[in-house]
This record gives sequence, structure tokens and C-alpha cells, in this order.
Amino acid sequence: MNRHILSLYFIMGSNNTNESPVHVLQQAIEGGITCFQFREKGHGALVGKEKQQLARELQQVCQANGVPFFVNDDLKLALELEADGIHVGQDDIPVREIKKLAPASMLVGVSAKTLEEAKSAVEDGADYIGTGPMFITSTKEDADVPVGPERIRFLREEGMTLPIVGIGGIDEKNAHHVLEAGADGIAVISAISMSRHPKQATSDLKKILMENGRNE
Ligand code: TZP
Ligand code: MG
Repeated sequence: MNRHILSLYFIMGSNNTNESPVHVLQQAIEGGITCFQFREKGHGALVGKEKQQLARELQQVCQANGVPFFVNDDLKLALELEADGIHVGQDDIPVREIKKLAPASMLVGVSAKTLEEAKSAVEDGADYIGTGPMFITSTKEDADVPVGPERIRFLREEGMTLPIVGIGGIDEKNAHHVLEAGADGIAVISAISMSRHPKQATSDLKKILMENGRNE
């Protein structure tokens, strides 16, 4: 895959913002995100038709702007929408299964925080891994103890060449640590979705990516 699309990876579901998700996504795109993941889970998350409807609306915003659209966990939804990619956790549908059921063009990301998980991701044909939490986060209710950017440095030292995005508690102050450790990109929810100025927040992160040579 083109690892540059991971550089500013924005994730959001309806409960990650007090504004209209469509509006926030539009602002984030104007600010320069490089891909988007629809992650509808946790307290008050939409289900069924409502979830699907919001996914479609957000996908349309992405398509109109040439921004790759990923779906979290929900393979059925990803297939229905012909999403550009899907992201799964260690306890979700296995990457091998997805690879059997999805079109070859659908990118597959998997959360992996240990070297073993990262090696399995490579063996199973994942296109990238998400490693975290980098820092303390209150966005994910069941988030584990932070592993820190050092974990990404470790994975690189162990020879991991698969694209890696750092996730969890990343903001404009700490993002550079994640990039310096060898991440291809940063994945953020609240730094953009909860900002009063999502476009400005995105531009601020974009600037840090530029300063660290991720200027594609
Ligand atoms: N996976 C690990 S941490 C996290 C996810 C989905 C939450 C990231 O949210 P935030 O607001 O960027 O810390
Ligand atoms: Mg999951």
C-alpha cells in the first residue's frame, strides 16, 4: 500500500463529537487529513440502519475529496459500502478471514502492540498495523496501559517494515515523539473531533508531520 495515506489518520464515530460528524469530517479534510476511519462504538453508538446511514454520509464526504474511507470492525458494513479499507482489533474477525471475504483491493489494518502480534499481522497479509495506546487516552473505554512511542521504535529495531500508525492520546504536543520513533503516521480521534476548531487542529497536526518529513 501507499504508506503516505496513513500519515494523518482521523478516526471518528457519532459519540466522539458534540458537533455534526459530517461537518467535523469536512473540516478535518480541509485541514489535511489523509484518511478517515468510521468507528461507531461505545456509549450511545448508533446501530443498524442509523449506523449505516451515517457511514454512507461520511463515506460520500471522503469520496468527494479523494480521502480513503475505512470502517472499524464491521466487515459486513465495509463490504456493503465497498469501503477502501477495514480496521480490526486482536479480538475481532481475523485478518485471514477478511482476506478471504473481501476484494483484494480492500486495505486491512489490525491493531498490534506486541512483536508477536505484529509478526502475525505480516503473515496474515495485513496492510498496516495500529500500535497503542501511545499515551493515556480517555476516548477508548477499555484502553490498555500506554505502551509509548518506544514500542514503535522497538518494532522497527526488530525489523518490522510494515506501515505503522501510532494511536492513543496523540496531540500536537506529543505527536513528534511518535513520528521520531518510526511511525508512518498518527491516528487521532479527540485531538480533532473534540477540538472547537477541527480544521485548525488538523492543520496543527499537519505542520508537525511536515516538520518530521511526512510531507506527501
Ligand atoms: N485504540 C487505541 S487508543 C484509541 C483507540 C481507538 C483511542 C484514540 O483516541 P484519542 O482521542 O486519539 O486518544
Ligand atoms: Mg475492534
